[in-house]
Amino acid sequence: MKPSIVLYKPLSADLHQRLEQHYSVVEFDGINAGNRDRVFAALQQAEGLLGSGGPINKELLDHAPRLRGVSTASAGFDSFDVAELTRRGIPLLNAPAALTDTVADLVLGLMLATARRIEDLSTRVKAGEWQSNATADWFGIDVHHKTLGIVGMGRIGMAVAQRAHFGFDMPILYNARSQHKDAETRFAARHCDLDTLLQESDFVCVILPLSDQTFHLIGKEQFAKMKSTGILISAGRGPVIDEQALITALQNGEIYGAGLDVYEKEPLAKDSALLSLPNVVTLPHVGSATAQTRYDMDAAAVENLIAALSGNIKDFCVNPQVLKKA
Ligand code: 8YV
Repeated sequence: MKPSIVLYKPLSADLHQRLEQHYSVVEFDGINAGNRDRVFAALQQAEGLLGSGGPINKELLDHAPRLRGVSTASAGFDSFDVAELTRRGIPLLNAPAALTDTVADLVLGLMLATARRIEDLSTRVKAGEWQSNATADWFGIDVHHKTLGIVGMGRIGMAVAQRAHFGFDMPILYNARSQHKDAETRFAARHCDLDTLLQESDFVCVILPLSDQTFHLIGKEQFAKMKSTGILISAGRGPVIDEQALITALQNGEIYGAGLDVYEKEPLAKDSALLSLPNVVTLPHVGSATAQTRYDMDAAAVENLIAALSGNIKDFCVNPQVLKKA
């Protein structure tokens, strides 16, 4: 008999088939109040769990006594109780490699859209406001040759640095827990503390995962340190930015604008002040949302689950401590 797994995200037919070669698949469209009890019942037999994000918490894990591997089709794992998974010796695997370039492309898009007011001006043209040559009130600010500060020099940070360095000739500062020799050699990036980065950068690009250490890392004090012509880009996890402090900084002209893909609460509330600020570009958490990349993320998650359940994990284990124990 094939081992049972619970799948809680839709997959393309070929990937579904790949799973079915190995497992008996019990499928759900997400986990929600409506199907919770049925998911919990299916988990009683499940050896594997595959979906995108969580919450995968203690309550759910209590219903999954046979679980041996969890795989998420996402880079982020902030909605998983990693400590609880680790305590139970269950490996969690994520899929960060598949989305790096796609997210980095969008970060550059947000920089351009905010600095050159692409959405704002396009909306004005569509509203029939274009009567004569653009005058100063429609001017934006340059991207090329401006200083880019990257907070969090992981895979995506590196891909953003590459684009900014080679494509836009931007000097690059970065703040990360440790020095990144590769970024320094390839993109002439300079490691600095967060205050220096905030003070010297024209673009402050925050691409950090969410953790107790990164929650509200960028707030009132940090916005006060940024240039009044500075632009904040946020494309990692929303709660890394104190959103109320961001709104205040934008309303008071403490910074020039913000290009956002992620928010403290998603979907963004319809009455959020961010929606009425002209110098804010608001995308609906679509950093990785191209058909190809979402497929690649799913494919990586499928292979990761197969690797986990066959005791063959090579990479992408979020809690590798459990492997040493085995
Ligand atoms: C998507 C992301 O939100 O991978 C992540 O951590 O934030 C995004 O790529 C997610 O994968 C939704 O399917």
